[in-house]
Amino acid sequence: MKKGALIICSCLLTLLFASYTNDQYKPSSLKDAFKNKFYIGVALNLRQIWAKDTAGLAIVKKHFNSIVAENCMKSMNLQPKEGQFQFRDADQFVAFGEQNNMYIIGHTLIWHSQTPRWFFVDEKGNDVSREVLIQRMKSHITTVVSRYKGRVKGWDVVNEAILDDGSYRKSKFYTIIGEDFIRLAFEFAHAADPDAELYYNDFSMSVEGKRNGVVKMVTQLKNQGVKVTGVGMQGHLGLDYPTLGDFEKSIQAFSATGVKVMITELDITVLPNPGQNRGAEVNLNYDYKKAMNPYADGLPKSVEMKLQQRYVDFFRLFLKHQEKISRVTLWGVTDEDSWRNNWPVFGRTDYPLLFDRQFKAKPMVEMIVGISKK
Ligand code: 9MR
Repeated sequence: MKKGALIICSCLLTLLFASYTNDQYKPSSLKDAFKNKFYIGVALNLRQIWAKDTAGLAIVKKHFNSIVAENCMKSMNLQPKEGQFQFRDADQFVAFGEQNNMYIIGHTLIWHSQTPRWFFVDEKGNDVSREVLIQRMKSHITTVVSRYKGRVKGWDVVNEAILDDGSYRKSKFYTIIGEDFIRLAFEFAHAADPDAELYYNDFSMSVEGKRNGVVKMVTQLKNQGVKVTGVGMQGHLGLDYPTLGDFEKSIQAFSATGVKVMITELDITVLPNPGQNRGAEVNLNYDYKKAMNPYADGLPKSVEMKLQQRYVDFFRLFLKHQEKISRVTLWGVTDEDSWRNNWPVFGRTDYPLLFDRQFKAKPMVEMIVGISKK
């Protein structure tokens, strides 16, 4: 009798506890909140990769389940001289990802920028032939992708090859090889690791011309039987551009080509833009003027509220399209880490990310976690 009462009592308690935890359950981190929806990723810099930034790393481990190398896998860093590969940083990055069960992304195999000069020229400094450049591309991609075969799960194979009007960027890859360089890059990557996901990645993806250009290119590649797994929308956004509607149209258009969509380099600048360009052309630069750096001593509440609303609106949009989106990656951990402080004007104070300079989650993190349940 006593034993029976005890069993009933413990059953009741378990039931009570289960219903309490169900109602009260609140995911405590971004990665928990979006589990079963999409990966939540972050770009790591060298201080994080080499465990110097311990406070930043605590955030990475708590909130993120995917990582991408902000710089150390660019060709300039991996193969500064022909045939002389430097894998120290990239090896450490991949090891960190594995130790922490992260979905590891490689960025980026073929990009017009940050490619060492030797890549395109012969010993006299003249442009190499089409055949030589294809061979160099093949050797670079094959060496890098093979090294991390089965470990790096997805590669930004080609980065930023289409302009806002939908035409091809007249990069060295394009002018020497022709538009075929894109197909070749994907084929070389696929041959080196048939299981790896392969992406095309670009900024300003909600601009109509670029949207159409990328859709056309991806469709052509797919028709040629080339494996393209996904399209990465970099997501370097501002407070007033792009519109949610334009961004949504691009998510839908890319998804309709039959690929996964990823938000790959998310940040939202609060600073004034000195020029017309709203993308992320790394070579663009303007002189520093005090008026262009209005929040050096702190962010006014009104602007913070705008930023918060903007992040929440975008995460609502990502949730709405969660079936199409496989990953949302922030381009840096804290505001201090962000490239936005130095582009397109060097030395400003921006607030584009989810964690502040004191390594504290901004209130919007809690809000984003909150909407994930709806
Ligand atoms: O954030 C990166 C910055 O630290 C580098 O100096 C810069 C040049 O390599 O690249 C930045 O990252 C870019 C990314 O690789 C591609 N899309 C645009 C990003 C911002 O410029």
